[in-house]
Amino acid sequence: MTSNEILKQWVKEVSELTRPDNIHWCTGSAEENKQLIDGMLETGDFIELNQDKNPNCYLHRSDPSDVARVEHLTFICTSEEEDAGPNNLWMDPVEAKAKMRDLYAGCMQGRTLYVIPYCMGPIDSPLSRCGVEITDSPYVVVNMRIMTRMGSGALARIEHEGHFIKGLHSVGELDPERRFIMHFPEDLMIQSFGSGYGGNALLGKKCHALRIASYQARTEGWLAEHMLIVGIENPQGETHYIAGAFPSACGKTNLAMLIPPAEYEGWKVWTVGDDICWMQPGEDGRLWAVNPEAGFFGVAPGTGKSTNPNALASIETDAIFTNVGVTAENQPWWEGKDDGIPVTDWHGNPYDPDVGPAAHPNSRFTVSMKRCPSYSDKAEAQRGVPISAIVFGGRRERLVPLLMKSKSWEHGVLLGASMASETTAANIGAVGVVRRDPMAMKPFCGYNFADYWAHWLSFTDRASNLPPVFHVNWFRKDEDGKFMWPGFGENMRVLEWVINNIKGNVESRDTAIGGMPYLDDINTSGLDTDKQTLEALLEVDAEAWLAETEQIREYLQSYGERLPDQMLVELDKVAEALKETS
Ligand code: GTP
Ligand code: SPV
Ligand code: MN
Repeated sequence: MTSNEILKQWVKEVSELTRPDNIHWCTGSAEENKQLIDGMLETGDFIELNQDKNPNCYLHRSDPSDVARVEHLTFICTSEEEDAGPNNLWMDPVEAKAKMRDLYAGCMQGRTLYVIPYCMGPIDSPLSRCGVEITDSPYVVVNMRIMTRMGSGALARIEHEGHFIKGLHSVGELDPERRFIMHFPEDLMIQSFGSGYGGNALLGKKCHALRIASYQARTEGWLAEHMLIVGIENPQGETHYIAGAFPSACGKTNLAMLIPPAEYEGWKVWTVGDDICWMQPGEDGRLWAVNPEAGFFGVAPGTGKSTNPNALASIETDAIFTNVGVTAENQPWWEGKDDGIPVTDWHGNPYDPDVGPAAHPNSRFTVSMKRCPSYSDKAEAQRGVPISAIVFGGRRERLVPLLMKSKSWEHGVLLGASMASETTAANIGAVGVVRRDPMAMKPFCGYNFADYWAHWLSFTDRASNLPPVFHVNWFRKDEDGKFMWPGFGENMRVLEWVINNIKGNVESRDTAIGGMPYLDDINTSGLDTDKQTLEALLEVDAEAWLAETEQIREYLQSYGERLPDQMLVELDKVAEALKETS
């Protein structure tokens, strides 16, 4: 129980509404975790994997209709529709609360209600924020224990601070027709029903640390972003921290733990975070960042020895696998895992490649950050890490170059706002369709994007030493549909240029769309990509960019009067310069 009256009262109200058989206050202890796992092994919610080869690893198969986030069922419920903006689905908060009340009525009968106090960010950091998730899913509890600082320590902080974000979650009947993810930013409250999967159910993650936190960040003068945080240490022992926004399943986890190519002797890469970054100006005028999470909920497919060996090493033990296949040795398997042969697919059926992949394309692993060989001890730093550069990047087959640099902070905001990407399996819906995904926040910004860009622009008044902004694209393809850039560890070559540029060691070449690197300044020693391809990766097709600029204009203007003028001023500058060169 707790000494916090608001929490006590809320748990009482929720239990009267949902009528659980039991109430359990989570402490986060190892014994509690073991009991939950044993219980799930009994009900079949967890399947034991090979405990000799993968100690403490378990498989969870979610309902086949419940395998990703559901943007079409995710709502921002502000009193004014305009405040949610065209980027969000909106529902009137009174209507939404009534709808959810009906769904929650009696929904926990025969189940246990778990109260999960959690802290997003290092437990003793002033940048961290607490919440309490109430759920009827033991799977959620064991995932939240990995993904957040969960249990007694968080409860102590809540009792000390006196406030917390309220998140109510029930798996309901897992009926897609009775599934909603509701956010009430004005009440600092989340209500989720009908899904047990990832961002829909682990409410500390997207619901709290992005949608609600972005809303709070705006009023309080900081940023809550869908970004990885990585530290790059050079052979001289100097570390630069880079924050990078890439849409879901577009390479954040990979970049956060990349292993540099063999040529980079003496360089080290440190992982601070792979999905979410909270940043605020420090006294030195720089942006300081913490990762609010404590674990990775990473995409399994494509994780292999050649792509992400650090992730592979992280998940050898103490990991939860959701919707992957299984080998004859009872080890987890997914497409892109170089060794092992699957015998069972993610449904639990005998694997048949003609029927479908062994692992669902959005299958995931959950594991503590501390298991990662490149885990940074600065991930626990109270004040966070100082950010030297911000990198934006979408998944674009054409047009967008490997690397460019913004001309100013304002132009950097435009670069972020203009981001587009081919959709992935991280959301239920069509895959591979290009859509605008500003700052990789389309599914996660808890308020009107027009106000969000104004907030980003306001940082010129808030911080005197803002990081430069870059834009990258690992996903350009040639005529044959093959990736032109090798990506993964080789992305280090781009990050090295970024760091060299920040330090003033290499210049960029001014073009209409931004600063481009000179090819000679990119370290290509040992790189297996021909010069022609590299040149193509850095080309600026003025005519095609003019067409893109017009699409960006149309998109920005769809935000109407609330769009900050500065955005169109920046866009006009680009368009004018393009007209001069084409
Ligand atoms: P969320 O957890 O959904 O927010 O995603 P994420 O951005 O962390 O995604 P992740 O790093 O797991 O990206 C997975 C996908 O990106 C896989 O399909 C990878 O193969 C692909 N990917 C990552 N880095 C690269 C790269 O440098 N080049 C190419 N071609 N693909 C990449
Ligand atoms: C994403 O989709 O961006 C994720 C996975 O990081 S989930 O937590 O399910 O949102
Ligand atoms: Mn994400």
